[in-house]
Amino acid sequence: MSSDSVPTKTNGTEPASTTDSHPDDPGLDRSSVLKLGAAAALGTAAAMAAVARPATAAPPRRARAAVPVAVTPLPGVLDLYINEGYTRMVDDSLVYQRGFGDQPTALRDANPSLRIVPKIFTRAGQVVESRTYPLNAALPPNGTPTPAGPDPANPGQFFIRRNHWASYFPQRTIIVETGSKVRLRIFNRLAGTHQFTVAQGAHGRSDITTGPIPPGGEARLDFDAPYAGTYLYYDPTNAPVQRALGLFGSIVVVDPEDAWRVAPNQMGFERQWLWVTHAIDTKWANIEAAGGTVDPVATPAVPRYFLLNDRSGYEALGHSPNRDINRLAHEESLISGYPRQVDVRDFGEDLTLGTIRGGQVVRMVNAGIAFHQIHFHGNHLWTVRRNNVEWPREFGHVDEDGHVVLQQWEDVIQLEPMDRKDCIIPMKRPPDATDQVWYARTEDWKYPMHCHAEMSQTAAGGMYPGGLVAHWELKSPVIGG
Ligand SMILES: [Cu+2]
Repeated sequence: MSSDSVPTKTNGTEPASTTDSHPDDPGLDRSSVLKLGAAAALGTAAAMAAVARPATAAPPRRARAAVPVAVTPLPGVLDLYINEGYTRMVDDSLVYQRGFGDQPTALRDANPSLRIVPKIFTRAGQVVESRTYPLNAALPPNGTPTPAGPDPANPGQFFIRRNHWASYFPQRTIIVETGSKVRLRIFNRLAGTHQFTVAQGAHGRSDITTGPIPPGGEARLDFDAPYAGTYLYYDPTNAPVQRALGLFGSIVVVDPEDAWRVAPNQMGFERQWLWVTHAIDTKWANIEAAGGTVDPVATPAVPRYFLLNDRSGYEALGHSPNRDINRLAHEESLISGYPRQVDVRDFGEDLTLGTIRGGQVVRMVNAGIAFHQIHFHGNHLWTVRRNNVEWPREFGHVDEDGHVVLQQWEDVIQLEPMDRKDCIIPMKRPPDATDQVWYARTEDWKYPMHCHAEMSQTAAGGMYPGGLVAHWELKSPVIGG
């Protein structure tokens, strides 16, 4: 799916739309689909031809399922289709990618379904499609929570609203309420074997997986909601190749009765942001598109595109000519809020002045293959957890990789492949803003986020700043500022 395709269903109350059939869907019923799957698994071209659309009945070059077929959905079950297609990059080139999509689409589809519109598994046993969560919470305008009112003790600063604002989530997100059951059906529509795995998703922190799904096959996967936290789902086949080709997404597990908190007794937040990084190696993509298998040792990864929530460069920054892309960038990625006087190390301060201070949470996920150093100007971030393990407040240590394991202020957050880090951005008056400058402020202050892994700032081998970039905004107290 190209990044300029905009999810049309943003209403938090709409049911899952997996019943939508593809426009080319010839209307096969589920039993035909199962036959098709079985035939493809056996490589029986004749059986496939029997259900292929006449207009496109050219013999498949590989054992790809030739016809997009959506199955009848089951209540409370999310269907994921492993599809392939071509995705538009920030320099307008098309790159072969794979992904877990909402509906079956064919290789040459102009708008292949390679990532899902966010879905929510509720405690009530439903699958709800929604870009925002909590479902009934107010939507922050353009992604920015507006304040409850001025903070009289701190001119130019505000009280925030606690437990009020919904957060927007990017495509590929699955939100799981604690106490719910995750029910998935995964359809492998490709020529190779694939797998769906949730890294460290089981309560003992082991992986949850379908095991290999043969070409044309399907798998059921049911599991209890993981502990509250941030997870990655991905295809571990020939790691990291299939993940780098796009077979990944995020799972955010939330307690619905304490939905503005990362985990019990952990930090509360005004709203949260999910930042998923990804790097694309076009050489790898070309090898796999031609039916080959990447040997990551013989062909070491040399990523050419670097994405944040599936956008790069001026599109990630919301500065593109396309208003829809810009809106999505603001709602999903470009952290924004009004300044507040806060010490975010007091998780969930709620005793003084009846309220109402706190920062915003940034869940950072690296689904890609490059090491990133997520660097912020303006505010430091307080790093709280890595891979859902709380870092200690005192008596930290240095781990076997040389990293300091201790909650701390950081302006550069190391994010290794498969890493998930939960951090708080205080959204506070920058410490070096003098009174004279602060009180004269009449406009939003915008601060860059750029990855300190320098190659990641480019696209197509040199286009700068075409890669993993963003900014965050400290909104002005002046209306229209
Ligand atoms: Cu910098």
